[in-house]
Amino acid sequence: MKIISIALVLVTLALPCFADNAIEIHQPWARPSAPGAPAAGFMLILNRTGSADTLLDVSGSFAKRIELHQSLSVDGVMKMVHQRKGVSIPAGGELLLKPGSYHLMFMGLAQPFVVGEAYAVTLSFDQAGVIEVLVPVIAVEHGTDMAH
Ligand SMILES: [Cu+2]
Repeated sequence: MKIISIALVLVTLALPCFADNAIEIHQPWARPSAPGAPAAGFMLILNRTGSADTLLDVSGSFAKRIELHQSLSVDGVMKMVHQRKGVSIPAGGELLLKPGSYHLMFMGLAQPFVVGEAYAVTLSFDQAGVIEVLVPVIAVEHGTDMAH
């Protein structure tokens, strides 16, 4: 499992994600997770096309459910809001998924996320269709661990 994961990471790194007039996914990553807990994933999505697009749905065989969340501070309390209608990305714009903001929530994991592994995630866009991205699990220091 681990060897296969590393091989997939290398293949992904060897393929530049540049393409004109397309949706580009950059620097996908996820945090390690505790047993039974959900994991959070992050990435930068660039819309290099001339029209707005919407990230509608996210799926992966390793999780029962993957939701697109936005962390918001409501009266000083961090809350996660499920983006049920997806999140739109303006023409020529970007959507940054990062801690404390938009993120993918991986729920019902088959097994906890461990550093060094990588998981194939399928992103479904309204215009661009389906884009597969490999999300590596990366160690994060203490102190940056905001309420995803
Ligand atoms: Cu969340």
